[in-house]
This record gives sequence, C-alpha cells and structure tokens, in this order.
Amino acid sequence: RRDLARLEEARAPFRTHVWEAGPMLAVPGGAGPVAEVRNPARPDDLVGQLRDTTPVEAEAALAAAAPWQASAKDRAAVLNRAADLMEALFGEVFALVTREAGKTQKDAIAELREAVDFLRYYAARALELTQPPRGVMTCISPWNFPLAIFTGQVSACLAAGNGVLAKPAEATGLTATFAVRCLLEAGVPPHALQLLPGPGAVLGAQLTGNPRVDGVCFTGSTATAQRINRTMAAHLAPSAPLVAETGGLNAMIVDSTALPEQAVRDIVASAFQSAGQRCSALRCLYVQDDIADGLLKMLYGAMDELHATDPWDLSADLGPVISAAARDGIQAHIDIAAREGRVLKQGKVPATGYFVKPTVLKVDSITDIGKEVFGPVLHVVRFKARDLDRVIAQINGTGFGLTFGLHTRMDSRVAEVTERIRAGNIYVNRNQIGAIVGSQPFGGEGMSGTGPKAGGPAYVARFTRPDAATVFAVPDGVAAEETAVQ
Ligand code: UN1
Repeated sequence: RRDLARLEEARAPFRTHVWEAGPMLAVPGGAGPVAEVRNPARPDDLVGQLRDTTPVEAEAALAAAAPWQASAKDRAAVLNRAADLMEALFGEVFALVTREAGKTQKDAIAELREAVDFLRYYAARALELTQPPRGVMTCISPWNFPLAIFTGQVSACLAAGNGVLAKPAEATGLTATFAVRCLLEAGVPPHALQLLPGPGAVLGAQLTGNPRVDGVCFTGSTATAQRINRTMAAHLAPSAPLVAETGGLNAMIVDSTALPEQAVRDIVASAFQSAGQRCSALRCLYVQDDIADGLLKMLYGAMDELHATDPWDLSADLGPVISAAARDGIQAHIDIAAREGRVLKQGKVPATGYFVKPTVLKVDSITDIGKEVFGPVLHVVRFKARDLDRVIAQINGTGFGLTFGLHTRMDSRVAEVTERIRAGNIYVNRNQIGAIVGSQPFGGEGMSGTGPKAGGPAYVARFTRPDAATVFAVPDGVAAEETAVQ
C-alpha cells in the first residue's frame, strides 16, 4: 500500500500533462505534420502531440547515422546509466504508458521493469563481445510494449556499438521519446541514436531500403516482416540481418490431471492480461473433455471478476485496446462468431474508450481461427484423451510457433508434448506470457520469428560482424615466419 501511495504521488503531476515531441535527429530541422496522441481509455484526453519525420529528414538522418565510437566498457556504463534514469523517472513513465498505451498498473510496472532489465542485461553482454558492430541498424518497434520492446531493440544494437535509427509505432511515439531522452541524457551520442516517428509504410520502407543500413531489428506482424524482407533483399547487402519477432497463434493444452484453479488463473492471465495485446497471448485453449465443464465454469466466474476500467484507476485489471480501428477489427471477428452461435461467454466493459469485452468463443480446431486476433478473445476446443496426436498436429499445423502452454500433473505428458510442439517458448504449469530477460529469453519459430531470442545470450552478438581476420597466436620465442611456414 505504501508503494501504491508513492506511485500515485509520483505520477500525479502527469495526469493532465501534454507531451510534445517529434524526430530526434543528429541534424535537426524540418516541419512534418503533427499527429495528436489520445488516451485509448478516454479519447477526450489529449496525451500529446507528435510531429512526423519528413522524407527529407529521414534522408538526412540516414546520412548522419554512424556507429557508436566508444569502448564496450563505456557503452555498458552509459546503458546502465540510462536504466538508472528510467527508474528515477518512474512517475512520468507510468503516467505516460498508462495514458498513451492504456496499460494497467501491473502492465506498466512490467513495462518499466523489462526495459530496465534489457538495458542492464545487454550492457553486461557488451562486455563479452569480441566482434565489431554491423554499422547502422534500423529498429522498428510495436505499440504493445512501447517502452520494453523499443528499449530492448535499441539497447541491444547500441550495446554492440551500432548506430541506431529507431522508428517507433505510430500509436506510441511519446513513450519512445521518453526512452530516447534517457539514453541521450545518459551519454549516447546523437549520431548513434536518432528517433524517427512517423507512418509505417513510407518511413519504414525508407529506413529498411537504404544501403546505408546494415541490418534491421523488427517486432510486429508476420506480414510486415515479410515486406521488410523483400525491401531489404532488393536494396541492402545480402549479409544484412533481419532479426524479427512476429505473430503467433498460441495454444494451451489442459489435460484432465491439471489443477483447475491453477489452470484458470493462468488462462485468465495468458488470454486477458494486457487486453490480449501480446504476441505471446493465449488464443486457443484445448481442454480435455472430462474436466471441461467444471474448468470453463470457473473461468467464466473469473471473467466476471475482472475489473475493466480506465487504467488510471489502479484497480483496473483490463484496459482498452489501442485504437478504434483495433477495437472494430476484433469486434468484427466476435460478430461473425455470434452469428454462428459460437459465443460461450462475454465479460463487461465500460461504454467509453476503446474497450472490447473479454470473450470466449467455441471452435473445433485452432486452424478454424484463421488469423491472429490481437485482443481479449479466447477460443476453446474440447478434446478427448485419444485425440492428443491430432491436437498436437493441429497446433503445429498453424505454421506459427511463438508460445505454448501445458497444464498437467503427468511427467510423461510433459515430456511427450513439449518434445513434439514446435514453439519458441513453452511453459508448463504457468501462464504463457511474461518472458523474463536473462532467465526466459523470448522468440519464435516458423512464421513467428527469426531468432535469436530477445533477452538471451545470442541476441546482441547478432548485431556484430563475424570476425574477418584469423590471427595465428605466435608461441613465445618462435619467429612469425616460422609459425607461418608450419
Ligand atoms: C510481444 O507481445 O510482442 O512474454 C512480445 C511476453 C513479453 C514478450 C511479448 N515479454 O509476454
């Protein structure tokens, strides 16, 4: 309770604050159109104004971008300092991510925690590197983790010594501005980190199709990753890496030996936390017939307890989705199911703001869902014990492979299922969101991403160039010529 009082006090001054931001470029100038940023929980709340980057500014940013010329030790120190700054400014960042992205208290805490963890983790990895940076990296980040994923991508590229051109999601450019401010204030030079807010299609193409760019780091939809891949293939060196973390159609299997209370708790978190706006979120629950009635009843009861409201209220469990367009897209999916009589349960939400009722829909197979529905919508399939092979084949058959959850008390089932499911992150008897920097790195397989996993040991190294020189160690007292002849 004391912590909450501290949080209230720290964020209070930012309740009606209007942030103003725009491109942060090494060579400033220009006057792009200004977009209004509004609170998705209360669209009458103007959070700020964000000026878009013009094509001319983007050209200038590309020309000015340069690797970060500092020792690994200095880079690590700067990244750690940025982490300290972010933590010190927690009131501002809380208010900002709550108002700009509609994050609940729990999610806002996780957002700040993860961003700070990324900074410190990649700072430590920088000290282990032996290879030079790629050069200049473009980072394109999503709105669903406006601080954590933005900071993660940028700090990993910086840790390796690259210059970074960062294009945040249009919906959350203000939070990205906050992160860049912390990094610049901590000591990243302006040529090594430039922020270019603006619309995805035009600006994204410009920043991924210019030969000055040596690689791209992207989190977002699979379709956009494929488009970036084509642009890079046409304009960039074949060696330029694309590190992408993309969509998912994530399943959980709950068998009849599971602990129902625990399973329900983890289903609610996996499907409805962050209003389902995580690529890791649970989309399709496979529940064994024998326990399905009891488990679903308990789940519906839990859904009735979810408090959906403006997340400025610290008691909110469920916030809005990011925009009116997002709400309408999700609602269209629910409406089709309603016409087909497949709605099993809906919770309650407020009338104002871009809220979507938490919803459970009936399907026969995960393959019936068709696409990733990025909201608080859970699909349910009942299965019989003898169908397990078919269930696993259906889940793998989606082509995605991001997260997977299993609830069981049978050790043999754990081994059998986890060996056969293809997914980057498999969680047993826990929820399937909330990967942890360092101990549970995050990334997908198949249509879900390229790897290496974010927050894992191989990630930063992907933004370095492979060693070009082979150096023979010369044993003491032996002339170089002699060694070379051998
Ligand atoms: C995403 O939703 O884009 O495991 C990534 C999690 C997050 C990663 C999700 N840390 O929920």
